[in-house]
Amino acid sequence: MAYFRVVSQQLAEMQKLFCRDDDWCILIMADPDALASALALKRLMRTRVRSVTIAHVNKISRPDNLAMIRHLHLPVLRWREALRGQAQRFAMVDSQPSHSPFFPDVDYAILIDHHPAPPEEDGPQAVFQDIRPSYGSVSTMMTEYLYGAGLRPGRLLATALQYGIRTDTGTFSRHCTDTDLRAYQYLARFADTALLERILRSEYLPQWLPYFSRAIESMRPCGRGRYTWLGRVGSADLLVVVADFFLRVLGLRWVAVCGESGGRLVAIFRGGGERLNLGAVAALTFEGLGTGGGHAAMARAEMALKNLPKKEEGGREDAEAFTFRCVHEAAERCQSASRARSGDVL
Ligand SMILES: [Mn+2]
Repeated sequence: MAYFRVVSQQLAEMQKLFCRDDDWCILIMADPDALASALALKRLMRTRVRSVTIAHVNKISRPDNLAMIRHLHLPVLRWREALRGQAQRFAMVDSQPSHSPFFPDVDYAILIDHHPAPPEEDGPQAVFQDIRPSYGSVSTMMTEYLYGAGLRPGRLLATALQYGIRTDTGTFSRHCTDTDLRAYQYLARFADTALLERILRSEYLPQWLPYFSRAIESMRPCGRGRYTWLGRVGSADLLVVVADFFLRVLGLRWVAVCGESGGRLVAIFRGGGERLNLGAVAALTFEGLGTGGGHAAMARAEMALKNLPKKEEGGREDAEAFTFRCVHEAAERCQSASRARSGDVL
């Protein structure tokens, strides 16, 4: 039995499109799977066409994507109209033209994807297309193509493809098949484990570090959990990043990482446990003034700063003191409700 699905027919159809006089542009919405797949397609084309450019239409800001580009020396450009005239042929991997208004309106020669295909009556989106929604990642499909073409992936390409498979399958915890796992194992022969580890651990941008020190300095007990205040942050996502970090600390039952962003007070909850449902805490936090909810172990509450209660002597309450009080009271209410349910005697 062959190691992978036999792709010789598809490969031959695809290779028919390669011509030594053509410059190609591979378009992607950059994420690990798309970046790795584009690199693999470039490898398939390399000796058969004049040039290959990989262009992404989205801004790349996630640290793991930036780490992948840096450590694997991925040659990518941001798409701009000027690139249109520099290529005669266009390809797309891990997306379809309808997925983003930022994809240029060009004739695609190759389309390889694992997202659901549009209805058949809409017609093909490319001269050659291979759309397989059953696959966990396009990186798996590209590994099959490389194998079918008799090309051993180099160290950087193999590492990129492994990272693509890991990311899209949540390290094989969701939507994955035996083929995804087999491709991953096959790539392990060529990949660089230390490099992969380096990329996997690139979770933070250097400009985020001051928020971590603010979080650690401002941390204080809040019932059985901890509360931290980061003040004004550019994006509420930063509160999430910091809150996720504290999940790694043994013995912190739960943490609320709070701050102001875009004119709103935001509280991010992480941790929880059998006795305390953080979704319920978040729902009570800004009760009547904002919104809140989530799961038992991760939740979020927000309210507009303009809803801060007025003080008797005029002006508004201090945002930080108010947020602490709201979180503390909500947690105490949930804690005592759970004690009552479990029959604890106070
Ligand atoms: Mn994908």
